[in-house]
Amino acid sequence: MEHVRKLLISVVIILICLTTTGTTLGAPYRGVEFPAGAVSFADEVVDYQLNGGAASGDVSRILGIPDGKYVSLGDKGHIIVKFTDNALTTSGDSQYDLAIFEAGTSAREFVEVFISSDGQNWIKIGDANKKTLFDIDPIEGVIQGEKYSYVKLTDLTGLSKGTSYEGADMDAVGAITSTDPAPEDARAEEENEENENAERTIPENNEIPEFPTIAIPMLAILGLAFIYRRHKE
Ligand SMILES: [Ca+2]
Ligand SMILES: [Ca+2]
Ligand SMILES: [Ca+2]
Repeated sequence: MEHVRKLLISVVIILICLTTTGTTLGAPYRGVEFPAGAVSFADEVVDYQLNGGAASGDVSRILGIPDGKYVSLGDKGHIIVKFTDNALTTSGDSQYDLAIFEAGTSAREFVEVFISSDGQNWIKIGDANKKTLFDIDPIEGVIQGEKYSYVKLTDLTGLSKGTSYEGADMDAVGAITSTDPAPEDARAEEENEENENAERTIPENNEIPEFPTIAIPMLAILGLAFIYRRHKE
C-alpha cells in the first residue's frame, strides 16, 4: 500500500506542476513565438474603411490570435487596430517585433503597414503579405522604448475585385516585442478591473484549473490505483 500512496502523491505533484506552468508560457502562433502569449495581439478596432465587395466584412475578425478568420479590406481599404492590454515596443536589437498575419493564398496581396504611438502620426514600416515579421528598431522615426499602441494596414493591390474577399485578408496583428500598455490604457484597464471586481459577487481565482481539466486525469489515476490495489490483494 505504501508504494501505491507514493505513486499517487508523485502523479498529483506532476499534474499540479503541469496545470500551473502550462498556462503562463509564451506560445507559438502560426510558427511565430510570442513570449507574452495571447495578450500580444490587437485588442480593438479604432477605425476602418472596407471597400468594394468586401464592404460588409466583420472587422472584429482581425482581433486576437491568428485563427484563420479574416476581414478583407477591399481595394485600398484600411483598418486601424489598437493594443489596449499591451503595447508594441522596440526590442533594442534586430529581433522581430511585429507580426502581421494575412489569411489569403495570393502571394501578391499586400498591405502597407504603419505604426503610431498616438493614432495620429504614422511611421511606415513596410509591406506585408501572408505572414510578415518586422524588426522596427532600425526604422527611421522609431524611438527606442516608445510604446506603439496603434497599427494601420492599408490594402495596396486590391485583387479579386467585386468578391467578398476583395483585397488583403487580415487575420491578426501581434506584438512579438510586447510590453505593458501605454499609460492612458493602463489606467483604463485598471478602472475596468475595478468595475469588474465591484460587480463580482463570487471571488474568482484563475489559478485553480477548471473542474473537468483536473477531474478527468484524477479520476483516471484513482481508477488505476484501485485496479492496482485489487491486483495486489
Ligand atoms: Ca492585446
Ligand atoms: Ca527589434
Ligand atoms: Ca482572425
